[in-house]
Amino acid sequence: MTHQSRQYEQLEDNCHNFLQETSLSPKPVIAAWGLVKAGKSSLLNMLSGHIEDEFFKTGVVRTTQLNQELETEHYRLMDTPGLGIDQADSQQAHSGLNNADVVLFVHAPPGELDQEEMELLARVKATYAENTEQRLVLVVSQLDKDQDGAMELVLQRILMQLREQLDIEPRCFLISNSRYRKGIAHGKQKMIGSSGIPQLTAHLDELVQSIDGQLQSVRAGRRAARKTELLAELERSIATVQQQITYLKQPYASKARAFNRMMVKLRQGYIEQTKKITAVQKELKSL
Ligand SMILES: Nc1nc2c(ncn2[C@@H]2O[C@H](COP(=O)(O)OP(=O)(O)OP(=O)(O)O)[C@@H](O)[C@H]2O)c(=O)[nH]1
Ligand SMILES: [Mg+2]
Repeated sequence: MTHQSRQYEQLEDNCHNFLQETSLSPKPVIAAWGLVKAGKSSLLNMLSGHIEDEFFKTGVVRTTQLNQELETEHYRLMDTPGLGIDQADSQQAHSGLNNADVVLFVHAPPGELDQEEMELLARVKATYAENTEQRLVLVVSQLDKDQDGAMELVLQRILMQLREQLDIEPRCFLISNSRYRKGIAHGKQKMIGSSGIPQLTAHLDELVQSIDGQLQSVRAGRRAARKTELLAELERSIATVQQQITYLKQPYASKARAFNRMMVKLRQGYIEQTKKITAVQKELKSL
């Protein structure tokens, strides 16, 4: 399959998905989004109290391949596949973004956001427009691997990247899923507190309360924007296909014209030849 036909297929899928996204949850949808192995599923397990009996599957190899949802008291959590490796997985994750009211963008150190993550965050910004700073929550995981406060520096650099390259200042949280799990298992309040999970939970509770009233209007606005975007994409694709058809027809059209010219010439030649033969025939007969 060519790159272009893959693009058309993708656009067709996007349109079908858009038409099917009608029954959205009445509760705010919080989706975990980010690169493969960022710790998305682990985080959602912690946020939903699935400390030992994981609801969202986790693992050292690429684990989540389909969007998966779990409803809690105040919201609906959505796990999405890690982006950047498999195209079908990424497609799922993108449809997750389209249905999310809040995005938890999960980043795993070492290092700050890479180019691919910046592009994904630009996509989040395109989706949420003026609501981006409210709807996007950045989570840096694996705080337990911190050495000498290096993670705090990473966080500061990430905030600077977001300010300078995307002009946004979302809320950011440093968290550790494993520290939270250990803290719960051993009843250690200090450990729980320093995992960042209770702070993130409190922020999410507050956030979903504050957006409750605007849920439907923001969703409708986003849907209208996506519809316009899809229609423009469809128009562009149709124009490209039409251009290609004209281009492909070109050599056949000129070949057909050349063939016609040749036939006219042949016919003329034949008529003249026939005239000459008839004249010779006449001359012979008259002898
Ligand atoms: N040390 C440490 N390891 C973590 C933390 N969070 C997750 N992990 C580990 O990182 C690995 C990946 O975690 P997942 O939660 O499956 O990551 P994911 O982003 O859902 O991965 P995909 O679905 O495959 O994209 C697992 O082995 C987790 O145990 C954390 O805070 N600290
Ligand atoms: Mg996962």
